[in-house]
Amino acid sequence: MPIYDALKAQDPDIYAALLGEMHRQVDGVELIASENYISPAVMEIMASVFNNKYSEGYPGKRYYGGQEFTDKVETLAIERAKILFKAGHANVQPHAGAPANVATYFALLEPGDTVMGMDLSHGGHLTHGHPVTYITKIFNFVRYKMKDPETGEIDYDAMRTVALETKPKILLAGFSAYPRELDYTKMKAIADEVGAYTMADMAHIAGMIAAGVLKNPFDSGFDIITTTTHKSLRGPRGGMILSRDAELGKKIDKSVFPGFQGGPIMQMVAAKAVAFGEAMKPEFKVYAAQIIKNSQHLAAFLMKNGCKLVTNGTDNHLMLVDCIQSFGIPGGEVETTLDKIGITLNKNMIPDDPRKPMDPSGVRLGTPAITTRGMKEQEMEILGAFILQAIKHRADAAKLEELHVEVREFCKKYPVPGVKIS
Ligand code: DSN
Repeated sequence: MPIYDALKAQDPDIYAALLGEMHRQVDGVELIASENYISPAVMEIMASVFNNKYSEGYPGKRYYGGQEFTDKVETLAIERAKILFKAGHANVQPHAGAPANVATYFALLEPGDTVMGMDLSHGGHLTHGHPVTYITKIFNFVRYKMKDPETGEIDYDAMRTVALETKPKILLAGFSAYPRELDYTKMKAIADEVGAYTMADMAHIAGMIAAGVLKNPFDSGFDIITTTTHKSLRGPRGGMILSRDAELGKKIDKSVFPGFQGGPIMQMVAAKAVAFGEAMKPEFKVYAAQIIKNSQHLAAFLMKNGCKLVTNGTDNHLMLVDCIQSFGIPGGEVETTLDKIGITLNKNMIPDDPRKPMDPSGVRLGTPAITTRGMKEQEMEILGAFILQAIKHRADAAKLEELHVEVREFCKKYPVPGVKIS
């Protein structure tokens, strides 16, 4: 674990905040579907001298000297990413998922072109064309939805009809709050019919795709996959764009740099390489499979105990609980109640939510982080019981405090990698 002596001596305020956050992570349960814990090796390289280097350009074609080692780590990150995801080309420089998506739009589209993506309240992401984002001033976004939120099946007929009418240049698969698998082959066929590129934003499920426990959109002939590297993939905070072939990859490279970003954040590129190396190991496959087993077990436990889940279950790492139907209270109240006992999740819209985004009807839960801590099916039942108890006794401060103590005690058995507080 890193030694923070210099920080402690120099900046006690930030050191105190760091210590507080370490305690929060170790003593509490992380159910935010997009969060995870990196390994000590990833953490070490993130806090390294690669931070000090400017490296505009790509390996072998940089604008500044001194690139012997930056070239080495970026090349390794690229080669490992290509193997992990069966990609023809990888750009590992995007600073995060949103810039990866925007750089992809600029690589493939002209202003005014149309992108077809999943509706936000049905699980899509802001960068898939929500009106609050600036990209909607430049590109036109149309939506598809689920046919039936009881099953989660996408309305592929409606998708095709709208695609034929609006002629999107990109058909975008991917989500941040959708618990089912997509039919990439069907989407590819619709895209081919209208001459659209196929793009998958697999930020949430990249770890499971790398491990081969969820479908890889490239197997259905997709053109581009974008992702973050810090969610189920368990790497450093950052983004990546994978292309089916080198020709598309050239457009992506030009768009990321110099089109959209400046110097890469080289300590994060190096950390991506380390995390990809970890994801290539057999134990990562076991981990990714367990994420889904845990998610399905937790979903079944909650449903058995009266909770209403959007799509009535899950195929991946996340689930959405309709809190109005389940408990008669909005998602925000569930979020704040669980915060009080050390369980963290986030309020979330449910399909066609009648409530507002800051006060939605649901919550989203996910299992990548707790699976990293070694929790399995039996722990899902313990966690599910904590959640239900807390909501039942939400007006009883003493009972919530009692549960908080129990959660802290429970957490002691599941260490967070690389974090030990003496
Ligand atoms: N903030 C991420 C999530 O929680 O899904 C997406 O950007």
